[in-house]
Amino acid sequence: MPKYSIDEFTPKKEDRFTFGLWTVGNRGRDPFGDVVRDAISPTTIVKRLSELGAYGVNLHDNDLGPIDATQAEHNKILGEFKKALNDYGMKVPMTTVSLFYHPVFRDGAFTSSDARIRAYAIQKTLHAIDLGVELGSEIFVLWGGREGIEVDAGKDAMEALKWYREAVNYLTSYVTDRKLNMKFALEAKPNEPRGDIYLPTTGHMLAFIETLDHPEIVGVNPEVAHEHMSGLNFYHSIAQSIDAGKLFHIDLNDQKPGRYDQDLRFGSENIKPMFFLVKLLEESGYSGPLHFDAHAYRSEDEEGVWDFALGCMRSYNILKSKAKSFANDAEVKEILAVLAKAGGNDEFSLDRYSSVGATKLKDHNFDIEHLAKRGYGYERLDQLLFEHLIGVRSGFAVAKQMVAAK
Ligand code: GLT
Ligand code: MN
Ligand code: MN
Repeated sequence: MPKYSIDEFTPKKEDRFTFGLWTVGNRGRDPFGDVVRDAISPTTIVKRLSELGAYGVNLHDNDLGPIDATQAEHNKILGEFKKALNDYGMKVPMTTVSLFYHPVFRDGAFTSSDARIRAYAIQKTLHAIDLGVELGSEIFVLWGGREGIEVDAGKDAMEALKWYREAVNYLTSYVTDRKLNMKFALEAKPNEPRGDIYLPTTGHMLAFIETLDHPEIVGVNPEVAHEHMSGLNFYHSIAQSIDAGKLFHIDLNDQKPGRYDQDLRFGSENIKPMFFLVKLLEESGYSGPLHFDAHAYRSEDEEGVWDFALGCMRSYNILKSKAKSFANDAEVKEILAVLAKAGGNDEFSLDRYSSVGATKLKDHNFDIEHLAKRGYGYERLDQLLFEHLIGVRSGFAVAKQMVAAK
């Protein structure tokens, strides 16, 4: 008996939904308690996610097999994985590297105080890039979870940034030198597992990218939970990333305010912020993968993991449909039209400077007392949004009201 009947929210391959092997494969270990679920093999993950309607899976270099696997073991695991991808029509759009799990990275990878560890981190990443190329990935995520400090006394932040830059430059040079079809997406996080992580927000990443040798192949991979941990508006971070032409990938999940990195099911907590996120992704024409970097609650068994995965995808599609019905609501349109009218800048051509225009602007007499008195209608607009999201004002209800009003 299927959990949900097939409906308009049922995920499909063309929705481009992806999950990390580490997300549905999360076994529920936390700093206070051990694993609660058995490991699920990568081939089972590929099969089950494909059946649920996902487009692909993403992975770290060590998600497929142990870090100390022999070449023969590695080849065997990789062969089985590739067969499953082929059998179930699944892609691997993104590959990444674990520079945080092994104890060797306890003081950082690219920013370790030890030059041998910095070199090992780059070596490990070069191999992971090769693996990604082999699997057809075109995006390589760099999440510097250990690139930070607990005490600043031990490391000069200027020096650490220089090492960080050198490492990314090394990797982008490798990709351009070998003519590999791979772009990098840098993922920010303010803290956890380190006390403070360098380049803590997407905004920091965007500024850092402009200082690199090959900025054209480096973008960002913002994660909902990470920006929310910094107390930021994720929708705004995504708008700035798109504006900069740097939204190469996205990590969708959810997060309660002021807590550790929870990686909750997409849409489970912040419905309104996630509505604006989905609306923006859809309306901007973002065409990259929609990746869920989240995991099931520790309370769940394996069945709960698949409920979690389906829930992430359905919630995205539900918000997508809400974005459409909100945009098509006649009352909403009316309020937005009034705002747009006053928002047009035709009179002063503010979009382009000219000397004549500046003189005209300087001489103009603004009636600021009058302007200060106007209301903006946001209360009504936001209430309409709430009613859409809560389901009492669906497209159907709106149509009925319009008929009644005639
Ligand atoms: C890790 C982290 C994520 C990163 C992944 C990529 S791994 O689970 O919490 O935010 O995106 O390395
Ligand atoms: Mn992430
Ligand atoms: Mn996270």
